[in-house]
Amino acid sequence: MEQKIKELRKRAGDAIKNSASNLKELDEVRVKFLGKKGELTGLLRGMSQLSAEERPKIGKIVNEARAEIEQLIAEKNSQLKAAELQKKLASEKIDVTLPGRKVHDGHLHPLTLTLNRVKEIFMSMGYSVEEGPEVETDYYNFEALNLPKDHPARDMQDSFYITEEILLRTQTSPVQARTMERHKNSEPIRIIAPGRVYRRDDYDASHSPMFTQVEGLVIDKGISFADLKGTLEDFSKKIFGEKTKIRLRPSFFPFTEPSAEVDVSCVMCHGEGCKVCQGTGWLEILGAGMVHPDVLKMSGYDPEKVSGFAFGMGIERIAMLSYGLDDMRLLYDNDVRFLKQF
Ligand code: 2NM
Repeated sequence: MEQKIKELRKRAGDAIKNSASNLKELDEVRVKFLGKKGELTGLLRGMSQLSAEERPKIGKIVNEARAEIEQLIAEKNSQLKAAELQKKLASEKIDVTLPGRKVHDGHLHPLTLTLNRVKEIFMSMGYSVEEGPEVETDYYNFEALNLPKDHPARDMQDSFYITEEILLRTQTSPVQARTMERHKNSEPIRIIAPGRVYRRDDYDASHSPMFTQVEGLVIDKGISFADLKGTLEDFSKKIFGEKTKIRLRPSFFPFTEPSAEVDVSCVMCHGEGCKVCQGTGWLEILGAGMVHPDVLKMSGYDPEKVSGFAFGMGIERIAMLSYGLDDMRLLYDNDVRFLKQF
């Protein structure tokens, strides 16, 4: 019996020392020798066959063996734990000498840059900026602008209707109509209305069902077509360069009379004729005219006392000409390779 215990002690010692290379294996060794069905427990059970005088002696040796094995396991346990901690620390080490990750500055979108420039130019001429809802009533979007329900000019653009009476605005003119209404009694007005507008349209290199518009409105005593032409010429020179010329062609809008399409000399070839202006030397960028007397009347102004001019332009087109873009979709795709050039 004594011999067996000695031998077991040695095997347990070897197993702890050599074959337990991690905490899990060490626990397996503990169960093998000290567990309920373990070898040492087995030996203790065998003690019932011993004589009365041998029993305490062997009992003592078994207990000593148990204490020693427990001690060895505890030591190995702390060794393994320390090693594992060391390994974890090594694998999670932070190299503080590595260079930091670069933080890239954001910047404004080319469309926003263009819109800001247009706003700046008109603000420098004394205009203030007015905004209004993108979801409009049929009244402000059409009727207040001299487009009654059966007016054929409503067919020029298909609209996004929400109900019979509510739609996404097709131009920012409802902002002008609202402003005129607020300023009743012939107070002078000098505003621009920038914002998104919506028309049922294809989506291709030069069309989008949503685009950005800036419209302008000036009302005062004695405002003439010459004031309109001078203003647009001044604006065109400021946005496209001092050499820019403008040309007005007669046109029709229901809310202005007379009306004109406004061309600027080509920003690429300066009038020589090129691909961008399709050989004409001119680019169409604006619509404009003298505010129709009925529009003034409807919003509370007396056309006998005051007159006004109005104009409208698409900011995408101005941005495309300013930056030499040949596809409007570049402005909406949000491709970082494109955007980071601005
Ligand atoms: C354009 C062209 C011509 C315009 C007219 C008005 C208002 F409200 F005064 F009647 N706002 N904007 C106007 C005139 C807009 O866009 C091509």
